[in-house]
Amino acid sequence: MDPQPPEPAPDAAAPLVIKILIAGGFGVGKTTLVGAVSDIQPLRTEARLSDRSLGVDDTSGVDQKSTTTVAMDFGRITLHDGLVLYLFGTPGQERFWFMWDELASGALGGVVLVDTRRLEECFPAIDYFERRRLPFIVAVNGFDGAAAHDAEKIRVALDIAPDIPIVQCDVRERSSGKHVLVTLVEHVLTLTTKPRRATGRSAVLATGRSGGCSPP
Ligand SMILES: Nc1nc2c(ncn2[C@@H]2O[C@H](COP(=O)(O)OP(=O)(O)OP(=O)(O)O)[C@@H](O)[C@H]2O)c(=O)[nH]1
Ligand SMILES: [Mg+2]
Repeated sequence: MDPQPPEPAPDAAAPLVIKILIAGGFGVGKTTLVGAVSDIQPLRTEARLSDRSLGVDDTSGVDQKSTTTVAMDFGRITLHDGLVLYLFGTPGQERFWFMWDELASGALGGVVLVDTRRLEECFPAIDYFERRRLPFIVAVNGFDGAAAHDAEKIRVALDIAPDIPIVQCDVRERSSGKHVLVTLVEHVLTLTTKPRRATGRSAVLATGRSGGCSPP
């Protein structure tokens, strides 16, 4: 047999590229976050919320919203030399959830964005990450008019493990969005350097936080 050519040596200068998901319910600010932090012009797939979607799309709590993501958002950010994040924003509406598995393929972890005025909107995203044992953090997007909540109260309400970081943010601010992403990367690194905890799923999880309604 002919000798095989040697494998090329790994390029020490090549950046480490990580794929992460920006998930959460309808209108929590996923597209805004990806756009605020991306170093490149973000890719968006927005469609107008038309009269035809009345009764299908629940826009209560986000009355000013005129468009919704129908497939994905894409952005890219270099956190520091050698670490590049590819950001994939999920569609928030239930009728587009079939996209989630495609977007999650190869992802190292995710951010679950939360609007405390509509906490239940994020239950399917949390269920999705937990079921696939994908590391995630919770980022509370402080919409105007939303009362600030203690992180531990949010943890109890979401029924998530004590080691999952919960951070406050304003997704319109690049620095705030960056802080969210750095927190996720640190969390993923922590998990990779310690043995995985067995997740004790509570009765809430067993029945589905949102009453059995979750992405595939
Ligand atoms: N006041 C305020 N408005 C915000 C904030 N974050 C997002 N918005 C606005 O809220 C709306 C929803 O933001 P999007 O980024 O489209 O939300 P989304 O999660 O991508 O929505 P879907 O893709 O439809 O699920 C937009 O009009 C944003 O400008 C915030 O922190 N404060
Ligand atoms: Mg969106």
